[in-house]
Amino acid sequence: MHIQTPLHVQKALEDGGAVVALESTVIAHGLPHPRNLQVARELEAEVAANGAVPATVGVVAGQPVVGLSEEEIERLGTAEGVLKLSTRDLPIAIARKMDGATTVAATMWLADLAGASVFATGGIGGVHRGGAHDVSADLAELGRTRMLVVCAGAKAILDLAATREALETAGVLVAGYGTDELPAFYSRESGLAVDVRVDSPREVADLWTAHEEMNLPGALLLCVPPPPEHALPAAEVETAIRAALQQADARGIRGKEVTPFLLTAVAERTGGRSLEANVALLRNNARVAAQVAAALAGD
Ligand code: PSU
Ligand code: MN
Repeated sequence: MHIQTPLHVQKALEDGGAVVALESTVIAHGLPHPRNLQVARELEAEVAANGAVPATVGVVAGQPVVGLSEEEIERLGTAEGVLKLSTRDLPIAIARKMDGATTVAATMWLADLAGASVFATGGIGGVHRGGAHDVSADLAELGRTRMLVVCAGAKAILDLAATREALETAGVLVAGYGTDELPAFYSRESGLAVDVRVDSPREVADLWTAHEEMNLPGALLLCVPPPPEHALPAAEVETAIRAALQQADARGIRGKEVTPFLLTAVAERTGGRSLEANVALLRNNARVAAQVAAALAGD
């Protein structure tokens, strides 16, 4: 299967230029419409303003695309029945010529096939709470696909300590950007340590170059705390998360519906402040990713 890339993205990839891949599940399933479309545009603009070419990833009518057009993004962010695709689901959308938004895992897979190596998202999936053995396939993908993934840690709706351990088991190097602590998505602190602290795009670029030189599989996970003016106190979010978890349980929400349901329920319970934090951290991550990609392209 041929991955479709628009000419300007293809050219940047061939020239060793700065390219930042962006995911589409956050657009199709993670944010409310029509804000989702606005955010998708803002993320691309943020990448471009910081010296890199944005390439939002998704599947349109069975065609995997790295570098969706504005119309294609609008389609994935508006249409009913857009699939939520992890890596294992890609064949379904391709064989059946369906539309699909890509999670962190599937975005890594497609971006890697297209030759991109820097990717920005909000929060990665991980180990869910409650010992229900719901573990995001993002973790397995982070362990096997070589990619520099910029995030704000794992989503706070998860069991962060268990997710931290799972990242270690998967062999994923976890770096803190200007911090020694793993950020907790909506909040800046989790009480969990990162493996290494880095304080500039240059330092990140050096780590990534060493990772590549060692021929290591898997991701370098660069964790960027949410901007202080939008970050929420962990204790406050925790109350909202617990209530949302009970609600999900009562309604029998399962499988891939869990994460979108929880994100929406937490937004409702924080009066939209978690949504603002989510948008702010997405933009912040896109900016840092672009700066790192630019530093790498300059090497
Ligand atoms: N980051 C956000 N919002 C999101 C996601 C990430 O700010 O909605 C998505 C990502 O696509 C991630 C997915 O891969 O949530 C995890 O879903 P699950 O827990 O079902 O694996
Ligand atoms: Mn899951």
